[in-house]
Amino acid sequence: MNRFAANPILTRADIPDVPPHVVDVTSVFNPGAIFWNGHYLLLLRVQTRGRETVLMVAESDDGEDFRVRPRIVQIEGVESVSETIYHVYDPRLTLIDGTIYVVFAADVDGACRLGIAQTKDFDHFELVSFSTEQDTRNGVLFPERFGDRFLRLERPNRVRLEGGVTTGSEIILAESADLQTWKPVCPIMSGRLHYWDELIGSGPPPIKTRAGWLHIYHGIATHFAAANIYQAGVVLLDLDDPSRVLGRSRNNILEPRELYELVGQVPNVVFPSGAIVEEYDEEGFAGEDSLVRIYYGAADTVVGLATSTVSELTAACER
Ligand code: BMA
Repeated sequence: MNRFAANPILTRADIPDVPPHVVDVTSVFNPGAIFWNGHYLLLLRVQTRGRETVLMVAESDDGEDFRVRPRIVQIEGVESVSETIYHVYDPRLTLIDGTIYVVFAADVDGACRLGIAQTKDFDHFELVSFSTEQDTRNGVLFPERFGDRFLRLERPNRVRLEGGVTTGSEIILAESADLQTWKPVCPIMSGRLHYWDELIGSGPPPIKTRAGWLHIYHGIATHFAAANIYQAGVVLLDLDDPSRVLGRSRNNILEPRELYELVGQVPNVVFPSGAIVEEYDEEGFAGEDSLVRIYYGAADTVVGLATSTVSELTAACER
């Protein structure tokens, strides 16, 4: 991936105050991204100095220069959830049949849940579902139905890191007929102990290409004494049966190197969460030479942009 020269594209200085609580915020990171109605849109994870998390919208005409709307996103219906939600974070955006779906993580007592919200105008968001059965994170929806099923990738939390954070080393496929009730189908990939991606989780939603579903994910190397190193990699899944991995990058494709990735609230983190493909063909496949913009959180403090092309990402997936 090539970093945008003017990175980071968003910092705390770009977040307008929304009194009384969202004032002089601490950080902005891990955005969902989508190209919609001629605009590049980001759904930002903004953290206040109370260490509370809110979601805010940023928009741009060129994918590089973003203005942040001075409003906090409210998800209508979230108050009906039976569990106490402490944080709503790391939203991933997928457009299906004219509706934008937001899959978000929500911290509740002792666990993390996946919720889905929907919007048709990026102004009003309403809750579609909230899965209270599993402790899971990093949920991403495929941008189309498979027969009568919706599919999503998710990452069950099973590993407890020093410091109490729960994480995981397996990405699984889950299915649903109605986006409400989700059923695990099977694991699709695991972390590789001793290498760059010992723990893993999905990044942005999968990209449909002629070669398969391109899926950017994050991997964490835990075997360095001082810090967990969050990097990005890519995997290629079979078009018809996305539980089949066709290829996977041996090396990471983006790792913390710049100061804003190495230093911050959580050091040594690049966390890809949004992807926008520049060109699709008439049949809905990403163009082979198309530019891919990846939006990522850096050090849990700022937002970075890095680019590649569909063919470069595909080539990185060793068969
Ligand atoms: C993960 C998630 C991300 C975060 C990352 C690095 O477990 O909580 O939201 O960016 O850790 O702290």
